[in-house]
Amino acid sequence: MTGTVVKGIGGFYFVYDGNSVVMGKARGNLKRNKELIYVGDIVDFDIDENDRDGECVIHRIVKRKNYLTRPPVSNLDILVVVFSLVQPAVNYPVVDKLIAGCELAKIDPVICISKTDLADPDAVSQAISIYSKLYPSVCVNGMTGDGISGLRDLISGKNVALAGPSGVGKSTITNLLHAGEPGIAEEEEALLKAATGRISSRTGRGRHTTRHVEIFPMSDGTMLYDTPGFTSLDMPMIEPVAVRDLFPEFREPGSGCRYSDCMHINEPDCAVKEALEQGKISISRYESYKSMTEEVKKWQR
Ligand SMILES: Nc1nc2c(ncn2[C@@H]2O[C@H](COP(=O)(O)OP(=O)(O)OP(=O)(O)O)[C@@H](O)[C@H]2O)c(=O)[nH]1
Ligand SMILES: [Mg+2]
Ligand SMILES: [Zn+2]
Repeated sequence: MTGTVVKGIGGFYFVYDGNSVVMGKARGNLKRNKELIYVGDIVDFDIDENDRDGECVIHRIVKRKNYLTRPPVSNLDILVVVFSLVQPAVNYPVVDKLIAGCELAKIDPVICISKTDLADPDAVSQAISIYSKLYPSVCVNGMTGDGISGLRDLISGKNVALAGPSGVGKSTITNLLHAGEPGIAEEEEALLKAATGRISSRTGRGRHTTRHVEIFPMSDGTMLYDTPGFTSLDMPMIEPVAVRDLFPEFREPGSGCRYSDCMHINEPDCAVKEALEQGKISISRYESYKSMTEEVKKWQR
């Protein structure tokens, strides 16, 4: 049988076959090959009739379309990059790294500015203007639901994950998008209860803090992934020139640089720096680019 891994906790996986959820483990062959199962993986599994817990055994991971390691998810069409301007304050380098990770993995980013009720409206418009010329961008108020239907239109029918710093409202948005859908959470709860004692419970983090990636399947075919937040992100092991190519706004002006291999940092007659001076490229994006190229230089040592 084939299904999608919608959650993984302490060596147990929840597999959704389009109707119901079964709990299972990885077969020895996967463990021996150190093949890690990601939430979002499509897997082949067997139900072991002799297993009194009715658990399944996952024996193959279908080749992934793509994956990210942070958050650890696979087979995405879209990543919604969620950030607020206040509570918590925006960290543009982190936002831009997450977007660059999408470009690298060939996942379409959607930009979502959350908690718009708490921010100065001018600051929101300014933040949106940085991204709206590059990617589909929306504002969402998790308290009123404003902006949710616009977001729903962008992601309908797709495999889509919400990712971003802790506390920006990812789970709140997930709940709003998923409202009115029949849940599989209860089914999972019962399965977990049956396995009590074998799964260590972790404590010490906030009550509503998301600890595990979880997929919420929706009736229109959308697979909605809620993911744990983070405060920082490391760059992958890529060359500085590869970083340059993750910034789509450099492509067009970059063709006018004197050197065809221009990195747009110290070179003379650089059309990208010209575009930056004319305000056609945003300063915060450019600053993120420079710090990301610096960061990947550590891999070359
Ligand atoms: N004022 C305001 N508060 C919000 C909004 N959205 C969410 N919150 C609150 O912000 C807090 C964090 O929201 P969550 O949805 O748990 O944030 P998260 O991104 O899932 O956080 P992690 O799971 O830790 O990554 C909660 O107390 C929410 O009620 C919003 O639009 N406006
Ligand atoms: Mg959460
Ligand atoms: Zn240049």
